[in-house]
Amino acid sequence: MTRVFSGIQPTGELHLGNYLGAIRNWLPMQHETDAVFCVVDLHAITVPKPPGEVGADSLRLSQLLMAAGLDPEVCTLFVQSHVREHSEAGWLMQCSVSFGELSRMTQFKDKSDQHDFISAGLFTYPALQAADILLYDTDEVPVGEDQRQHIEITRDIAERFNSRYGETFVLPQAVVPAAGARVMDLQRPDNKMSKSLDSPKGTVNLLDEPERIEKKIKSAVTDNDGEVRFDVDEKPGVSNLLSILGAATDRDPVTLADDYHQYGALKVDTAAAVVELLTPFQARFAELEADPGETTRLLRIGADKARDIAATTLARAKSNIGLLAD
Ligand code: ATP
Ligand code: LTN
Repeated sequence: MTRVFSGIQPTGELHLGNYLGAIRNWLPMQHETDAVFCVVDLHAITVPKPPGEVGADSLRLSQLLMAAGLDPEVCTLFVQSHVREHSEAGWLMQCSVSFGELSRMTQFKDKSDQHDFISAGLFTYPALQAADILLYDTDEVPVGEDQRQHIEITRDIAERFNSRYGETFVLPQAVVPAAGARVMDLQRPDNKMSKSLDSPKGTVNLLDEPERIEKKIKSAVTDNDGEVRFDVDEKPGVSNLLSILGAATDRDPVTLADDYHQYGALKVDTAAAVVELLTPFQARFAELEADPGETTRLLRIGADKARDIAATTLARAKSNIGLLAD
C-alpha cells in the first residue's frame, strides 16, 4: 500500500490556508493509503518559544486535526518529539546535506528575516524534515505549494545517502493539490495566508466565529476595475476569493467567475461557503477540547505505531553507514 506522510507545525491557530491547502486533502488518504501524520513540535522550536507553549499547542493542534476528520483509529497521528528516532535520523541527514544546499532554501531566507535570533536549527530544518519523511519509507508527501523545495531536497538527501551507503531510503514525491493549493492573505493577497504574517484581518482562523469570518471576507482587499475574473497576477484579491469559494464548494475557480458580476455577491457567497464548511468542524473541536485525556491516549497509540516503523528504518540506515553495532 502507498505510504503517505505529512507534517504540520504546532504554531498558533490553524487557518483556512492550512485547511484547504493541506489538511482537507489528507482526509481521503487515510482510507486509500497507509497514512502517517505528524505534529512537528521539534520543527516549531527552531524559533524561540515561551516555556510550555509548544506542548499546549501540540495538544490543541492534534485536537484540531481530529476535529477536521483525521481519525487516529484509521491513520497514524503522533507528536514528533514522542518518537526519538526523528532527532537521531535528523543528525544523519545533516551529515548528508551541504551548507550550500541548505543556503538555497527559500523558507529559511523568509523566516530568518522575521526573527532576531536565527538558530542553527532553523538553518538545518530541512534535514530534520527529510528524516521525518524518509523514516517512514514514504512514497507521497501531501503538502502545499510552498513545501515543494523541501521535498526536492529530501529526495536529494535520500539519493546521496543511497549512493554513499547503498539502498536505504525510498525516494518520496510531493503531492500538491491543484484547487485551493495556495490561499492568500485577505488583506495582502500577494502573500500566502500564514500564521507568521501577523495579519489578523487577512487570516481566517478555523475557530473564528461565523460573524468574524463574514466580516473578514467582506472586507477582503480586491481592486477597482469591478470585473470578476480569475487572474492571479492581475487580480490577486478577486482570484483568491474565487479560489476559496471554489475549494469550499468543489468547483473550478475559473468557471465560477462566470456566475458573478459584482464583488459584493462573490464575497457574500464565499463567506457563506466558508461558514458552512467550518461549523461542523467547530462543534467537533469543542467536544475534543473538553476531554484532553482522551487526546493524550490516542496520541500515545499513534507514537507507538510510528516508533515501530521509524526504529526499523533508522536501524537500517545506521547499519548501512557501518556504525559499530551496540
Ligand atoms: P508559517 O506561517 O509559520 O510558515 P503556515 O501558516 O505556513 O506557517 P505550516 O505549519 O508551515 O503553516 O503549514 C502546514 C501546511 O499548510 C503545509 O502543508 C503548508 O503547505 C500548508 N499551507 C500553509 N499555508 C498555506 C496557504 N496559505 N495556502 C495553502 N496551503 C498552506
Ligand atoms: N516544513 C513543513 C512542516 C513539515 C513537514 C514535514 C511537511 C515538517 N516535517 C514532513 C511534510 C513532511 C512546513 O513548514 N509546512
